[in-house]
Amino acid sequence: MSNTNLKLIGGWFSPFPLRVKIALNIKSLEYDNIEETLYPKSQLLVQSNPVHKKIPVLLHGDKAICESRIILEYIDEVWNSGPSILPSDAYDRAMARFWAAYIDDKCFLAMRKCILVGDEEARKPYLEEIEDSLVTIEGELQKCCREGKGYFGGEEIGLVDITFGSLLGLMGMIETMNGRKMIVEEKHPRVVKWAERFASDPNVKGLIPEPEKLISLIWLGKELYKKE
Ligand SMILES: N[C@@H](CCC(=O)N[C@@H](CS)C(=O)NCC(=O)O)C(=O)O
Repeated sequence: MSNTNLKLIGGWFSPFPLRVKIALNIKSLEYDNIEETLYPKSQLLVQSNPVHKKIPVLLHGDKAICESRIILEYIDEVWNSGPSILPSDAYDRAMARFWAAYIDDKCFLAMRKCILVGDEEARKPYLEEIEDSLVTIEGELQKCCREGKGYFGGEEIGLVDITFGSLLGLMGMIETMNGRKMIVEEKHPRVVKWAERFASDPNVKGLIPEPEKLISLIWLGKELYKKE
């Protein structure tokens, strides 16, 4: 038990609570981690996130904050004396939000479909969508590097890094399922270097789940998203 009034309802297998853990680490905030299995959903989750009933939820005292990217912004605003997660400049902040939304709307959705569909043939169009988004992300990262930044957000991990980096476990899972790498030096040299750097950052190290462990939970994803 930590002595802070922060609790995270999460699950080791999901990229979304992982984002919150990284943000809490960046701000050096202690919290109690409550592991949710989602099958069945706990009373606490259902009460704390009655609209979506999804993880993560950050409990700050008696307040519940839902949706990973909104939680990241909340953490950044409330504990604003620590390292920043969003840029201070309004335009840069808008751009960070744009890329974070792109990563979730394009890359993550294609990844989720790819994982949940049955066979290799059915995965093909989604693998192509993932590849397209990786090329776009590589282009953006090259631009950041030309501006002298090591991460999307600058010299330190920021919103876009956390949003994209939280997907590395799922990417590893897709690579294992398909027997080939998705993020490759020839096509995405900057993303390769960025991913190594991100995964070994002290605020991230050890948090990205192993592909084999994730593969053992595909049934859960299929249960949760069978109606979609
Ligand atoms: N947009 C949400 C997505 C959260 C999400 O999809 N969480 C999944 C776990 S990977 C979940 O709780 N699913 C339960 C359900 O769909 O019923 C966020 O960014 O927090």
